[in-house]
Amino acid sequence: MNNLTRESLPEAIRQIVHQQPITDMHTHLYPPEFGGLMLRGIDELLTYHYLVAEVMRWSDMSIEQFWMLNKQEQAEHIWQKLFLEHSPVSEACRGVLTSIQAMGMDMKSRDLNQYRQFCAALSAEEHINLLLQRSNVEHVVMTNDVFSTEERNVWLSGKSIDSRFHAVLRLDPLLNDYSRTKSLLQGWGYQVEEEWSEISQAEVRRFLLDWIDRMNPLYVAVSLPSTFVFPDDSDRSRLIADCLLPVCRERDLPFALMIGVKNKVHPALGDAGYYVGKAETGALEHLLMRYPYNKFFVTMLSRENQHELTVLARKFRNLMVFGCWWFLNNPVLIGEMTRMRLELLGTSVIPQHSDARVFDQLLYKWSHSKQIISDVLIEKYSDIADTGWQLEREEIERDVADLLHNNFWNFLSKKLR
Ligand code: HDL
Ligand code: ZN
Repeated sequence: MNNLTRESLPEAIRQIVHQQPITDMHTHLYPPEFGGLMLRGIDELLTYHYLVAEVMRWSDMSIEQFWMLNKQEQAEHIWQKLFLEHSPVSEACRGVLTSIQAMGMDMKSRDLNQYRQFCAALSAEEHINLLLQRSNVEHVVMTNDVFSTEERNVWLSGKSIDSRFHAVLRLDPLLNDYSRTKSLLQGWGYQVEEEWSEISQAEVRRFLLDWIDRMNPLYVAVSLPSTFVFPDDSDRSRLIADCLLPVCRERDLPFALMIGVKNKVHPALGDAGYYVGKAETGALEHLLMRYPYNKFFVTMLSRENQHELTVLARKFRNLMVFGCWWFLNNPVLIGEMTRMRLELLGTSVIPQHSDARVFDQLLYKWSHSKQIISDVLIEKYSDIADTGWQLEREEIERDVADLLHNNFWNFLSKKLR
């Protein structure tokens, strides 16, 4: 055993966290086999929807005019307004700078063309390999929307997929817009009827099982509004109770619920137009209590829900809390949430996911989060060292491996019956 002194602790923890490979359990990244869905490079980084929301606060252009620009022009407008005319101190702006720096580029020039040339000189495969290696991300978990024609066609083509990438069956259109999705299912040969009959239920289950067989997903996921209730007299509740939960249980797949979105409060902004709402955790309590043999990954979008969610995980071992999602993925909130989770749950939590859409974002999302996770761990290990508890390097390595990958994989294989 390798004892750590109080003095050597901070440096040792930073090193351990830095060296630990990551399983990124929720991203919107794709390998090159998915063609145009795979995003990389400076223009994609700059037109990330987080920055579209920010640029509109300074821009004298309307959002409609902004969307008329081509990608490069949009990137230039964002660079001009958010980086040159004002200092890029927001987390999303800082992220672009961290990513540029981590690729070893000279920050002094502030010349977008230099960054463009750097990315263009790399093939997609070379670029991805470099980014995965520099960010130390070993496994990338995707978000696979089988209702998107582009994505569906890739799966139907039967292409084999880079083994570092893992599928997730994402079902927002099914659960949040069933009245419209029904006709898609019918068009694909599933005999769902107008009413919620035995036949409709069996056909939705057949649809789910077909896609599970085709994609081999690690889990099934949905993003839900802050008004989510369960059970109630809705298509969504019927689908969850009669199809989703039985299929997930049969195939031993966790169901991931991402709760707290307020649908486009400003639709013209596109992906940047969503807002956040505090949800009731009653629906979750019901699911956890009533379905003890189903496993649930849960993240919530509202800061106000974090304490309840963390306490709920003390009650139910079939709940794994994960990530600091979207508007919570900012240093001040990551610090607060990680501290609270460790204080209430020890290391039985998945502290972060990247939600990256552009490959280069892995560099900043993970380096910023690892820095905060390290700070919190230093504080927590120092506190127990103060009691006279002997800290062993191997034990800290074990804990950090739990946080950054093992808790995810162990939860997938956890047997509840
Ligand atoms: O629903 C989700 O998975 C969200 O993460 C959204 O896609 C959102 O647009 C996002 O990228 N947030 O980080
Ligand atoms: Zn996401």
